[in-house]
Amino acid sequence: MPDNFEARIDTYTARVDSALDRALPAESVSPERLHAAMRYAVLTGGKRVRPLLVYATGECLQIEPQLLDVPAVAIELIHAFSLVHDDLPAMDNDDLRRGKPTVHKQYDEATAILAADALQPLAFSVLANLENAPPDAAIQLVQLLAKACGSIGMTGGQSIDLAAEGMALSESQLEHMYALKTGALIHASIVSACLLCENLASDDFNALDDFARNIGLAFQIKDDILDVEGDTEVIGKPAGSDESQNKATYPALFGISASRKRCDDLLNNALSNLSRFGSSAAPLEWLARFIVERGR
Ligand code: GRG
Repeated sequence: MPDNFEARIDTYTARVDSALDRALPAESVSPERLHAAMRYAVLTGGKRVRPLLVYATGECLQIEPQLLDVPAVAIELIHAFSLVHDDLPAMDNDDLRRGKPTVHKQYDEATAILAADALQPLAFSVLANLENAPPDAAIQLVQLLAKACGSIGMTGGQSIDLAAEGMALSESQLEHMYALKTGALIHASIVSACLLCENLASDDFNALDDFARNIGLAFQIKDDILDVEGDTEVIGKPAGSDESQNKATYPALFGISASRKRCDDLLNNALSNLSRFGSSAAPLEWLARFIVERGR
């Protein structure tokens, strides 16, 4: 294996793609159209940042990749589910995702809703089938993911986001919404690997927990910056859609240079947690920098 994480990314993305392929029902299985839409939602592109965070945390804690496939797949299924819902006419009403038509454009709205509905229980089923893991790890992963995508996680954040359109939120209100909408699933990616590590010292857990919270917030602020500055071709979704929808975002409320500074501060806060792990945290450092510096 090459000894730097960047060189292993293709191996890890191929690994999670093939595990996702195996977890998803084949298109030939009835109901064929639903299964085709589920596969389209999951397997058509995506950076796989959340699975990469799972594997990178696993490298930091010396956990076997076979064990990490389970949370990596489950978290990516939940992420894909949330993107399908996020794009629906009742939510952000987007036609383009990952450079391709959104699921409701490629199929139809009812099929998109059902495909997302079916991806969520599939994620929990994958977690429930965890084998060769520490005692109670499966149930802890189910609880972690349930909280991260529920009403005090991603769904709650989306609800606050929709209600906040056109409103002047304070920085702490905005960051609370971001921590739920986007941060919760990023945080769960890192914590899921911690749950698979037997005898993890509480100080080490707290450091990774703080790393995860900082990088989760930075991820959404960077997403906002790319929506303002990015190119539709590169970001794979229409640039400028936040502004046209009057979304409460960091750049809209505080300006682009404050957004860049906040991202850099969050990156530095995140990285300050990694020194205790020495060189085994290099993959997490690489991913944190990628999250904040992509598109620069
Ligand atoms: C009921 C769990 C549930 C969800 C419905 C729609 C919704 C509630 C939540 C949406 C949450 C959401 C879409 C947040 C935005 C997060 C974000 C920045 C997504 C883009 O992630 P990338 O850049 O996408 O990792 P790729 O395409 O690379 O996978």
